[in-house]
Amino acid sequence: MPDRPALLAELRAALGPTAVLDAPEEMAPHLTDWTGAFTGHAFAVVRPATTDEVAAVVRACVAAGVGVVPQGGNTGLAGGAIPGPDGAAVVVVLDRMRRVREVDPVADTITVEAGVALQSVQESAVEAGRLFPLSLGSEGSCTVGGNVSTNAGGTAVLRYGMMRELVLGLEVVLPDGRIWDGLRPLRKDNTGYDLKQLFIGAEGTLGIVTAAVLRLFPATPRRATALLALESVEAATALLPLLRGVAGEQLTTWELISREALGLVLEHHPGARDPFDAEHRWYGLVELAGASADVDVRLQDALEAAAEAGLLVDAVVAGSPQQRAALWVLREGVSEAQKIAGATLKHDVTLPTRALPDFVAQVGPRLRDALPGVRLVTYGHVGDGNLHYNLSAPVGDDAALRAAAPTLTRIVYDAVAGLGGSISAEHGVGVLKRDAAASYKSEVEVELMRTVKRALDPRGLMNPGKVVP
Ligand code: FAD
Ligand code: 2HG
Ligand code: ZN
Repeated sequence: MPDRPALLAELRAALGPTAVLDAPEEMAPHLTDWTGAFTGHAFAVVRPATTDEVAAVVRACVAAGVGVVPQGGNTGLAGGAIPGPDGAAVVVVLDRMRRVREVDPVADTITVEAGVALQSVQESAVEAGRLFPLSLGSEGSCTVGGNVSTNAGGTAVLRYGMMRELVLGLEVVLPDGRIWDGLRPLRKDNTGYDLKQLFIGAEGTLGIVTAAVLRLFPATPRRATALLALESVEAATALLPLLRGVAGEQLTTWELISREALGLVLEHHPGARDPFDAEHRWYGLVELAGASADVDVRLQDALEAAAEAGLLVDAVVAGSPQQRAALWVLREGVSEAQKIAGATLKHDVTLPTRALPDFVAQVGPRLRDALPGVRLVTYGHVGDGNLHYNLSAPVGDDAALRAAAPTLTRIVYDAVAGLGGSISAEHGVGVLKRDAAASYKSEVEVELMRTVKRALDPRGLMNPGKVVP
């Protein structure tokens, strides 16, 4: 067993006494995840303020043979930022590393520390007259380090791509405590392996991201937003090429919401209102963004084309920023509403977009057979082929969902695999999907991942037990 008092003393000497938390009530917020499904134990929770301090923490932990669990805003949905049950790890929270180091208008980049909240990056970009396009419901509290490490997606991926496409350079503390300075703002760099890509989406298993150079884009102050009532998922997928054809690069968001999902928001989100007079089976949230009022014209053109093609049942166009925000609540409010509505089983799946209707048609009846009364809370980033195919317990019967969870998840994942999809689109693997992800990959793929992990972290101390089985 590691010598706990000695390690705590070393950490306090390196970071100062107030940056090392070991009282249960101080550590508690860092030991349970946003969903409440994962709770762990830790030696200590530490809050380094600089890259050198992060490196000192890692060196001390490695010397003591203690695991290191990086944590940003703790909004992750796969249990990746929570330590295991054995208490043999130190949680490293990056929340004191909040400096915007540089905005470079020529390179069109922003360099930020890992603990900066996503919303602060967006605001800094706006101050510089630019846009940082990553957009998530959790943007007020999630951090750049978490976004990089989960390769976060969100509601503007259709136009700008995931975090992987928005990062130009990284600074990382490696599992042996060395610092890799890859903070280059270069668009082109063909000097061998693209190392930064290894750390993006690694969920803290290969090192601790301490800073990143991110790409900026032209500002898009004009937004045209509409909620469409749709007959089917087929209509949503058929509308994608149509919207793209009419709106071109202005098409930023194309999201799907089932009636079940919308109903939960209407029930649990104070102030949420159904903008239609009648109920519809499916809804699509479309947003165009640009620099001029042209976006409104293009949205109208797109809606007319959709109606002519027989793909639209009804539509509501936001006429003001307040109306726009009210439509967005109906989409962004689903996670919170579902959390209130009872036990939840999340499936963050991705499929070839044209297979989404088949998937939904196949899987729903199988799940209802397996658990009568299960609520299918289907929504997500249909423009990216990414569904949050979430389930809620039959009303008042959380135990039934928990008991049936392995069967239900197997039904969903088998169908995803059969249709050529992936069981994690954007939330990552963490512990939640660690074993399942490996079981749907080829042996070669799993072994390659193990090889990378062993090469960088031979002692397996960097976020132990996550991602790689
Ligand atoms: P954490 O939860 O703290 O950590 C996530 C993972 O990254 C863990 O494995 C952790 O160990 C690792 N990590 C964190 N910081 C570092 C670091 N500096 N270095 C190395 N590893 C690190 N996700 C999406 O992709 N799209 C969405 O649309 C979306 N919407 C959401 C809406 C809500 C309401 C909520 C609660 C979550 C949502 N998420 C979404 C999930 C989550 O917000 C993202 O995964 C986010 O990127 C996590 O950032 P974080 O700072 O909270 O990371
Ligand atoms: C979203 O798109 C997020 O709203 C959260 O990825 C999904 O809570 C979820 O399952
Ligand atoms: Zn999502």
